[in-house]
Amino acid sequence: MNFKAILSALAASTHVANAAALFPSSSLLFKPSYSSIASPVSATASNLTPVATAGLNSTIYENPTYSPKVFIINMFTLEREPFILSYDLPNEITIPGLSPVYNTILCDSNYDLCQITVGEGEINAASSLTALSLSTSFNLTSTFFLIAGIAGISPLKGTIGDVTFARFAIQILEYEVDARDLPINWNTGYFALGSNSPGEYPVNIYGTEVFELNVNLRNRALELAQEALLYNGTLKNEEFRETYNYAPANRTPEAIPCDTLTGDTYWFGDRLDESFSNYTNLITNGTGNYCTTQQEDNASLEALLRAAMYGLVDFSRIVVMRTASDFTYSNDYSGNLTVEFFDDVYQGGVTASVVNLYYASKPFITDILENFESYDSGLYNPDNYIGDFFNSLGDDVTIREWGTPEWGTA
Ligand SMILES: *C1O[C@H](CO)[C@@H](O)[C@H](O)[C@H]1NC(C)=O
Ligand SMILES: *[C@@H]1O[C@H](CO)[C@@H](O)[C@H](O)[C@H]1NC(C)=O
Ligand SMILES: *[C@@H]1O[C@H](CO)[C@@H](O)[C@H](O)[C@H]1NC(C)=O
Ligand SMILES: *[C@@H]1O[C@H](CO)[C@@H](O)[C@H](O)[C@H]1NC(C)=O
Ligand SMILES: *[C@@H]1O[C@H](CO)[C@@H](O)[C@H](O)[C@H]1NC(C)=O
Ligand SMILES: *[C@@H]1O[C@H](CO)[C@@H](O)[C@H](O)[C@H]1NC(C)=O
Ligand SMILES: *[C@@H]1O[C@H](CO)[C@@H](O)[C@H](O)[C@H]1NC(C)=O
Repeated sequence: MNFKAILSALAASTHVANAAALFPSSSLLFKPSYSSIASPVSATASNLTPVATAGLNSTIYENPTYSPKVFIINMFTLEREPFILSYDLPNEITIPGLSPVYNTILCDSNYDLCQITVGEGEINAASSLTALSLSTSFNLTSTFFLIAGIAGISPLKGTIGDVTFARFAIQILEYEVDARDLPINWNTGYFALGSNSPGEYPVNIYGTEVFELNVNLRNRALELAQEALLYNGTLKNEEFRETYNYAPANRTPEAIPCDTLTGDTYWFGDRLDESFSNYTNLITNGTGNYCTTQQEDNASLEALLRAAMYGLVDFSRIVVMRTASDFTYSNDYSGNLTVEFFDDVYQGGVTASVVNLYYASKPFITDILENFESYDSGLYNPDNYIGDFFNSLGDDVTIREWGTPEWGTA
């Protein structure tokens, strides 16, 4: 089922507002042709040679072909369709290392706005973004990245259709003991690496446990999204929300600030929700506010962080936006019915989440494109620490002074 078919079905339904009307240019969904195709673009000997190799932040390739102002990062078909549908992206670029399923990058006519689909799960996300950030075809030093995907949301923190913007991306990187073998008095089978029980701080650190992003830029994206009209979803969405007798689960969609969890396991259930919420508090020393769960963001951020260590991308120019397609658990439905609800694109929140991906990000994308000089000159530079657990970006990678992290042991 593609996005266009979903919209047509919704438009035909008496239960919903005319969702297709939200996308007047829907004929653009499947583009008949591309105006230019650059294949492993002009990989000449000269532009494969780093300009300098002396320092960590000096590895820039000569003569990169494209310098986009905004890069939209989606994970799979449903997430990218509203963007491909709504923006004119006639240029198709192939570089080595992209997903075999999504092997092209799309750009607008002057290559200011580009879109990549990285593939689902941590391995795909990290691999594709490593390929992009090391590509000799792109100069990404000034590019703003918008990770735009759907996610599960805790009913304690939001509702389906919500648009969330993260300060932290947390990786679920823990031991797991089968629930049937739980030690006495344990409320969860998950506990931190190297620790002896849930609630203990991890002993072994991989470095990808937490990524902190630029709060000032996040807040700009959030404030613009809060002015956007959001799609409330179907009548079934409303009925499902009403099965929760508390807010925020039973309210209409909003744009909110809160943090996101990454894990390859697509999990459901209130105990896991509480367990991972506890883990978020633990690993961020109480600073993080878990709300959504997805399968890529820490991996994407790790790839971009490694590129940022060599000056290839600016880690302060990344926004993680996740819109809620489903609840992590339901009070009325047992686990497998929650899954069934999620998998049904008409009754579930997938459509509301993908429609709102586009709606909520449009003002932000437009703002960057129209006011790029302000953005580029540091209007939204961070005041908070940004980076990973190891402080890999150090203080000298850019001219900015960052705060010290409120979490970690570095
Ligand atoms: C993943 O993202 C979370 C939340 O932003 C962050 O706390 C965690 O450190 C990240 N992990 C990695 C490996 O980047
Ligand atoms: C990184 O770039 C900054 C600003 O241009 C410069 O001051 C610093 O020396 C560079 N660091 C390295 C390791 O080359
Ligand atoms: C990359 O883009 C930046 C910002 O526009 C520019 O200053 C720099 O010279 C470019 N680097 C190369 C190698 O073209
Ligand atoms: C969604 O519902 C809210 C609250 O009833 C309303 O203010 C808003 O206009 C609705 N949005 C749309 C797109 O219909
Ligand atoms: C979460 O932490 C609270 C407070 O420490 C604890 O009471 C609760 O059992 C934990 N929940 C899970 C599922 O581990
Ligand atoms: C969900 O679980 C119930 C009760 O065990 C079972 O009757 C039902 O067939 C299951 N549904 C699915 C889709 O597996
Ligand atoms: C975070 O908590 C850990 C474990 O209690 C502690 O070792 C570390 O110093 C704390 N970090 C900060 C920045 O307070």
